[in-house]
Amino acid sequence: MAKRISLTRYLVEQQRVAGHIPSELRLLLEVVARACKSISQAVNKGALGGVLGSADSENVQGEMQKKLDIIANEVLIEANEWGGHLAAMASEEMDGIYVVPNRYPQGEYLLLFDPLDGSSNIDVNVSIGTIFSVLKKPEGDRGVEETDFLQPGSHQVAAGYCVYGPQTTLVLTVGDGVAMFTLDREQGSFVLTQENVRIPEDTKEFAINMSNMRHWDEPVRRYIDECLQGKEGPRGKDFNMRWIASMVADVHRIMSRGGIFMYPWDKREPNKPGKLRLLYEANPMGWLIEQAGGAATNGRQRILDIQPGHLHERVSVILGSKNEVERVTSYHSAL
Ligand code: AHM
Ligand code: MG
Repeated sequence: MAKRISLTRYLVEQQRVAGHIPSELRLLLEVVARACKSISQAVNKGALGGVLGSADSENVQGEMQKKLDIIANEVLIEANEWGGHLAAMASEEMDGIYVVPNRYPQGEYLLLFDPLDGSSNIDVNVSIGTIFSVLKKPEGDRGVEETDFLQPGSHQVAAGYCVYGPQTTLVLTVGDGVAMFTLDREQGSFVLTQENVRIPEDTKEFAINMSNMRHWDEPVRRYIDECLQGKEGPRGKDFNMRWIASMVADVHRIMSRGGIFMYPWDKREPNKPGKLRLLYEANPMGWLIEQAGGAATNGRQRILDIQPGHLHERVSVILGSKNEVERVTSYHSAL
């Protein structure tokens, strides 16, 4: 029988052999994985668990919250606050940062997450997920502050997502490539199912919400228009389109077989740089994609080089197969 490598064993070996993971970070990642298991259980119960539907509340960004958005947020906070590995957390679903209460020891890491990405898909039984990013708290004796979270994505020490689909899959990087783990529900553990994930540099598949086409900027319009022309157009090949409307699921498809994902700036709200959030969506996904050989930009610069100005900052996102991302980015600079 093939050797099964659990997430715990994988992390211990990364710590021991490769020296990539300090023990505190290993603990943090195991706790996040455990929280994802709980969220996966709740998602699976669906209507039977009374978890579907709206929570009748809005988050700081004015978006309606679903019951599962709030449940997933609470699961992540409760799982992570007591272990001594974290100083504070930030979430798409909370206005400000959550500082680890005084009754628990404070660690040196900061955890950021979108507890349940793809909220519009919760009630219709389509894949959704959790996205997370880990930073180190800047050195110093003072207490943790919101500005400590405003670090470029290149400072991340770990990032990952867990997709709750036909399978529950955890995808992780600590800066040494990307590994995928599948949840074995009978054993209750994540098992390594793919190491050294690589995204093909070329693709014939794009993901974008086409209903926004009339609002796009010229470079994105040009790129998609060329794809749509297929074999007869300048690209000389036919393209396929997929749009799940859960970033986590669209990115997972790209991790699995390549492709390009875009949620660009558009004219509907010209003052907003984009829809997706820099700190807990674009940065972790951008780093994972780069670690798998892909690229991630906002059309003008590498996502991971952006200096965040505030916690819930939004950004235009173009990520996936390297050559396609570079092409869209070059169309922006050609303007
Ligand atoms: P959420 O974090 O509130 O779920 O919003 C982010 C989601 C992404 O997962 C997805 O790519 C996008 O919003 C879909 O947006 P749209 O409904 O405009 O297509
Ligand atoms: Mg999201």
